[in-house]
Amino acid sequence: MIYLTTMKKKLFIISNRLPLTIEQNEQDIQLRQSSGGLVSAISAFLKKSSPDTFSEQIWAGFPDCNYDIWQRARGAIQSTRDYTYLPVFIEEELYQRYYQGFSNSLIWPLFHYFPSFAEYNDDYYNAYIRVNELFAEAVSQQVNNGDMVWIQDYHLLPLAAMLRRYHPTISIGFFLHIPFPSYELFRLMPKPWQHQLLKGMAAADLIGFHTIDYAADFLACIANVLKIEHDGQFFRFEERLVKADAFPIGIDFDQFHEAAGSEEVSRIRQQYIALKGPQKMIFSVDRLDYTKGLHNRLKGYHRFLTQHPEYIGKVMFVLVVIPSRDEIDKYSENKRIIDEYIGNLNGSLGDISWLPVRYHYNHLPFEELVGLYTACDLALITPLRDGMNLVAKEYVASQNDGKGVLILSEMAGAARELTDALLINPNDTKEMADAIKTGIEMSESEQRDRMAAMQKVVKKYNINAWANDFFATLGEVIKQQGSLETKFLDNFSSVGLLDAYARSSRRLLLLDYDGTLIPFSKEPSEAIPDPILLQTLKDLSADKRNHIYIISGRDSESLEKWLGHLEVGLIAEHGAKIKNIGRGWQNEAFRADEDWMAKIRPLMELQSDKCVRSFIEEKEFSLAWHYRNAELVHGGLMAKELFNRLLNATANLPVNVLAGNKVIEVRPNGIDKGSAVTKLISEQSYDFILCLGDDKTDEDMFKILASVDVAYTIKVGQDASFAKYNIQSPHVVRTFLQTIVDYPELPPTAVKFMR
Ligand code: GDG
Repeated sequence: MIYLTTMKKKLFIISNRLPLTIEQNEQDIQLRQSSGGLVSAISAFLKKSSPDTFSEQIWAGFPDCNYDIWQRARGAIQSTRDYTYLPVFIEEELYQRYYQGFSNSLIWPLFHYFPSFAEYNDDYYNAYIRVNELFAEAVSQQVNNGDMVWIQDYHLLPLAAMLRRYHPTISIGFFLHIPFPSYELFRLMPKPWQHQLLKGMAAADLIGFHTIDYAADFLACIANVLKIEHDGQFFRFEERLVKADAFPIGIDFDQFHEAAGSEEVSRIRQQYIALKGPQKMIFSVDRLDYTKGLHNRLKGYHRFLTQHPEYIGKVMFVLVVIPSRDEIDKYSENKRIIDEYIGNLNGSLGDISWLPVRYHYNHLPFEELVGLYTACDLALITPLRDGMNLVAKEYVASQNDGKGVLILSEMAGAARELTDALLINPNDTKEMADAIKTGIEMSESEQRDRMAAMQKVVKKYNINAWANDFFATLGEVIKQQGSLETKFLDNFSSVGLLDAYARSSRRLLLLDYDGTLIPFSKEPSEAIPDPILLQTLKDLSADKRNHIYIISGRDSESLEKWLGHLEVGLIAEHGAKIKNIGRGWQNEAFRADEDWMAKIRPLMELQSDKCVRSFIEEKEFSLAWHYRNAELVHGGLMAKELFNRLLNATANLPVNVLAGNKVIEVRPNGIDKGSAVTKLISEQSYDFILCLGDDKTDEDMFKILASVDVAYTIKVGQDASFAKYNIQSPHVVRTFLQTIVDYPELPPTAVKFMR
């Protein structure tokens, strides 16, 4: 079932082209379903989706014609549709710069690891942005809040952000059908382009890729370019929770499996079987594209024939190439290379009665395709890089007699799932030649075992499972966003907090310092309290019902220097030292044991040497390694490594290792903010407690106070927490504290004091 929340919504599929081609001559207009992986997959899903699921299914895209022709073709279009079309008209010259230019002369080669083919052209980039804006304008006119939008592929990377500008609350899914490259390739683009493309994608709620490797590469770019942290799947972008995940696209298994048994396909199959006679037949079909590895495939086949001349005259290779993008130089050049290679191979090894390669350069009707899938003995699919590769899955699904061999490049996304294929490196012509021999000679029982395993995979995660999984996950993300948002304490009075404060007579205010009262700064010594903050704290402490404690991981010296003159209590080094209100400092921990610091320090020093802009802070009782200013990804990795080393090194020492906000800290056992708070509330009774903090170390306080009725715990920032509420930033904390100061007096209520 497709995930549905409430009432029926419209579903928008947005792809570069509408899934139809309009062909016109002087007399009439003809329509043809466009070919290509994306169209095959989405059309199959929309056909199968129940009419009750969405109130309307709309496919938006470029119609590949102008407005007049579209109007003339309307009748024919309406009679063939499974969905409503929303044509996005784009002027021809602009379209070429966007499509052949930026999309296929920059993104396509770069994302498929052909950096030397990439053209960096400002004019192409501007056209790409302009066309995405045209898409955003066209869709915005029909979309309503709550509708779902599913953006497809690399032509529309910036579109989600543009749509959000018009409709902030629509649900947006984005799916990339091609690989996402590693950061080292992505960063070859000019920086403003990197930013706009990534921000465009990050504006979706769910970003889907074919494999977890592509998702991981995307997240690495998010971290490196946008400096946004992630947890391996989720990250926050402009206050929204966003998920990046793998959804390996499937096919309509039954369609291929059943077609293989149809009369028409059987008839075509018999023709090919008669043609091949006793020969073994190898088959491949791809769009003309340098990523599909046609040249290497021919070389591998050539090598097989040269290494095993006994097969000359006993095999035939049917190579079908579908015309594609032949206006782009690299494609026409690729075609020339392939044509020449086939000519030479047929000329050198073939003769009048036998041709090693039978080459067909044209589209195929569906039945012809399945006829070939089922007549051949072996499918040879060897892309140099491929997002997924549907042909491999279609070949598997079509084998309704359970036989057949698949040789598949490990550079195709499909290789992650079809592990029972003969997997080869497409650059290794020897491995390919060996695999052809193995495949041709494979026993029927091995063929059946491998094919059964692959069919199980393709059948289970079919096109519907893929789309349903994507939609269900999108629904979950939207739900998660909702539950996080409701925790935000935007209207302080709505939770009765201000009233409770005003009516109470003995209050404990526990305030963390860095990241709570004051934003983080590059150097810890720079986080000096400003006059406004000092005044707010003074005003708060002027009310004798308030017992304020600044509770921090900082050393006592800094706290004393900055805040010592105020009528507040100070708790330093997470509770190792306490200065009660109006009293002097006292130690809560045993004196620092020189021994453990001497053991720990070298480990931190080593990490500081390896990680630029990280540094050690040495306090009276503890040692801390800070990496806030280090490069995001590297800093995170170094921190993990140090954390693990410290855990090992301190196993027999009386200390704790703690990972805080961009800091790893080692401090004596039993010292944490939670213990400090336990002590405070056991010494005095309070009828109102407010506790604010941003860091992992503050969670110890939140946990202790979770069961205390009169306590309001507030996490600064958006992360999940034991605190009851969240508040956006130190800036909002200040407004909040000022609101408390200014709140009018209320008569006390008979509230119980807690002890
Ligand atoms: C992109 C990614 C990813 C092609 N010509 C004819 C025809 N086709 C159909 C095939 C198959 C599809 O087109 C080709 O799909 P691929 O996956 O192999 O490749 P791309 O077009 O490059 O697709 C790719 C895909 O998107 C989906 O996400 O897998 O990695 O590059 O379905 O059957 N079908 C017929 N006649 C043709 O002439 N009947």
